[in-house]
Amino acid sequence: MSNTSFVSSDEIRDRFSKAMSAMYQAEVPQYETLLELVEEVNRETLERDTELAERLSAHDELNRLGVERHGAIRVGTSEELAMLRRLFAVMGMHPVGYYDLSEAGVPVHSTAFRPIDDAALARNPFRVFTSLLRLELIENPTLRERAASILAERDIFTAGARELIALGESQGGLNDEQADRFVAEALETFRWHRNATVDLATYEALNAEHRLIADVVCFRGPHINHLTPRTLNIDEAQKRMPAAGMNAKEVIEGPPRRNCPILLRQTSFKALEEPTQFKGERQGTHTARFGEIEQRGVALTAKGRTLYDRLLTASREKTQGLANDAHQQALAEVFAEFPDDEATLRREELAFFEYRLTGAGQTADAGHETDLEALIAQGLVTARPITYEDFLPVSAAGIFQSNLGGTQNDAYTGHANKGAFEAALGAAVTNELALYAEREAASKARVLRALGHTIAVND
Ligand code: OOG
Ligand code: NI
Repeated sequence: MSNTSFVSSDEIRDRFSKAMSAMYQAEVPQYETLLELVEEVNRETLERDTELAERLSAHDELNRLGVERHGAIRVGTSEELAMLRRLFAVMGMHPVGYYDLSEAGVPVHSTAFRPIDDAALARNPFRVFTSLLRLELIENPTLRERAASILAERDIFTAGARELIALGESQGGLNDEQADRFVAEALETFRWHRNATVDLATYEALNAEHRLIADVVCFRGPHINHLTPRTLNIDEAQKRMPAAGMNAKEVIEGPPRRNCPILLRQTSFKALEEPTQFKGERQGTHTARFGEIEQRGVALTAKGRTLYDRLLTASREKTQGLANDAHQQALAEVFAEFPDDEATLRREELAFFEYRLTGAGQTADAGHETDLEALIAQGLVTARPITYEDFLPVSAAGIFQSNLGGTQNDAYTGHANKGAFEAALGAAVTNELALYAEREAASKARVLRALGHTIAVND
């Protein structure tokens, strides 16, 4: 078979993310309401702010706005995680970043499977935050072994999904018909099953250790637990959630509202109680699935991230227990220290930017000037913020906890183990900061080369 008959991994990801969204809307009708709300807020924001609309369009961000979403799942074993890595690779999604949630009292560690290069991100940036349960952190040996043996019994992948993953790997791609079958088979892994694989007593014992353990262990598969559209105004979306019938999370996670948005802000409607059938004909409920909204800003450098983490920590005491408006107010006061204009973010190397020639730059003679700030001042070069494509562990912990009824177990903290995670995954995770830095450096080199400079910058 020739390569030309393969559909691109971007196309498969696009089909899959749409199929996943349709499935989740059917399973969780409130998610459909959330999508409508976000669509309405985005439309109104773009109508009111034509400058923003033009900028997003020029930056190739408008097209992806409507398909923008991430999801999250939690798996129980290293075999499940390693197979998911292969499944996501078919769709051009690769493990980026390591997140230690034990720090926040949640017994998992995680990565995000996501597209990496610019064209793939622009086409459809669908990502899946994927957590691996850490049974080794459960202290009770009987419970730990019980959980492990329940997990050993299940196969979260269909035979068809396994075959098509192997076929994709051996052929180096999938054709149109195979891609459609792959999407349908892969989707089965993420479907909700209202029949638990255990009896109510087992569920309750695992639930008492940690609600997340019950969620991972007691079902046939790692049901998608939320999907997240991207909004252009999360404050407005948060405000409108109650009127749309949603039980909104108390506060927005992440940085405060700013002129130059940084990183990621998130909120959600809380997980719904769903009827569940346990073995032995017992009825009960399980609370796992919710809907989330995100607003993305510029990616920060290590220096910017250190400042973000310091200010977030400093804000903790001041924001504790406050309702959203007061919380945002207190957060904004602490974050006043974080520069909020693009030029300063760039000059102080707090955030990542992509450099391009302006129209004038394409014809001008820049002489010997190699300083990008000087070239920007001369109107020959522009810099645009690089969107943050990843997650934030403190925010993720806040999302986990708002849906787990605040269960936290300090005994889990201080157990980051990236090595063990990568061993389970069967691959190294890519460092997200290195990806942004490469993108910035490549854009600088391109600009200088186009201006006739032969020396590439390497910072
Ligand atoms: C994942 C929570 C993390 C986010 O957006 O930070 C997450 C989970 O609850 O499984 O999705
Ligand atoms: Ni999320």
